[in-house]
Amino acid sequence: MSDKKKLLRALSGETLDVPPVWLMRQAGRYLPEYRATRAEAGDFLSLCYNPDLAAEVTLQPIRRYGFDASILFADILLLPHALGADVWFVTGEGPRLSTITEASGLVKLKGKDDIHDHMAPVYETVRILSRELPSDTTLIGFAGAPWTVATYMIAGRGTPDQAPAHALREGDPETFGALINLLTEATIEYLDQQVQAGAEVVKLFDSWAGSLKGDAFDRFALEPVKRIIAGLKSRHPGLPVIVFPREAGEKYVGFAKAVGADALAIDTAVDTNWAAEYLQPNSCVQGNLDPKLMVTGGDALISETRRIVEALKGGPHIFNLGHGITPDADPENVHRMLEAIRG
Ligand code: 1CP
Repeated sequence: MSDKKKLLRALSGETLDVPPVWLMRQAGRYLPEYRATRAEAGDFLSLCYNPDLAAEVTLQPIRRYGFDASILFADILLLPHALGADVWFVTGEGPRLSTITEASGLVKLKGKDDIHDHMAPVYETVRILSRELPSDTTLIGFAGAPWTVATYMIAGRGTPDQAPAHALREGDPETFGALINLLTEATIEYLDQQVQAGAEVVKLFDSWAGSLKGDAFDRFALEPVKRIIAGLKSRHPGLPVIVFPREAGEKYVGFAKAVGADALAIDTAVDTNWAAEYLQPNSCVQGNLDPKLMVTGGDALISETRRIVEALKGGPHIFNLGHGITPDADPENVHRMLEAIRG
């Protein structure tokens, strides 16, 4: 038996009898202990920028469930904040940001190397976690992919169809391209510091990748992620990277190889037998239980969990959800899922 951590083994291409498991948004409102710490911190951003409390909420799901990986508690919108955008969260509604609609909005932003004072508490959270996590738990750092982060910076909020970002992309390609470029370069610096502070793996979340089609997908979902990974791996050879071009559909095929990633996270819509045939030969696959089953539970939770493990057991697999666990999930269902995976 190797003494290497299970998540790292799967990421290096090993097929394991029992897949390592963690959940997107595993530190979150479905846990009473999270809600208590969040109340102590005040608002969401104050929690993100308080290293002791951010480390505490990161550790809570590890204590409760013993997941194989822990993901830094932060948010993809901290990077726009560090670059000088206004960012705030409206309770019950979601994030709000100052908007970028033309070149003048871009020149007000800081440079890629000017984010570190702002991000110092996040790096401190990573240092605390790398000291305090159990020795078999892998610490994942993360950032948003440039396209997804840009959609929030352009619209000033979450949007169902990312229309403002598509409008800027088509109407003012120069400003749009400069924003993607700045985010690409700043993300390399940000993740480099997370790794220096102790993150063992990094994940890039491209939640809105699926709204880019054809050539636009290649230019703005694939290329920037490829540049980020190349930048990071030149500084940290062997650093494992997980990518999540959510709802990429047939564009998932070949994506991990094209960007140089070690694992491809798949959303709920992807058929696992198809993933085993077309995606797993190229990289480790992460996913993809429907988060709704964490709410409804029952026999369907157990049978779906077992079905996914079975479908992906012929290659490297990290068990996860197809998207984040929701606030209405039943914490007991997480135990039931783990029992179905680990026996
Ligand atoms: O009320 C609360 O406590 C805030 C809810 C919350 C949480 C727990 C937000 C607001 N962000 C987070 C943490 C978070 N966000 C993590 C921490 C680690 C973990 O997984 O446990 C991560 C990795 C993210 C990533 C993130 N933030 C994404 C990418 C993944 C995804 O879910 O698609 C996105 C799009 C965001 C933006 C964001 N932050 C928060 C919300 C509600 C949103 C989505 C807003 C929208 O699009 O309308």
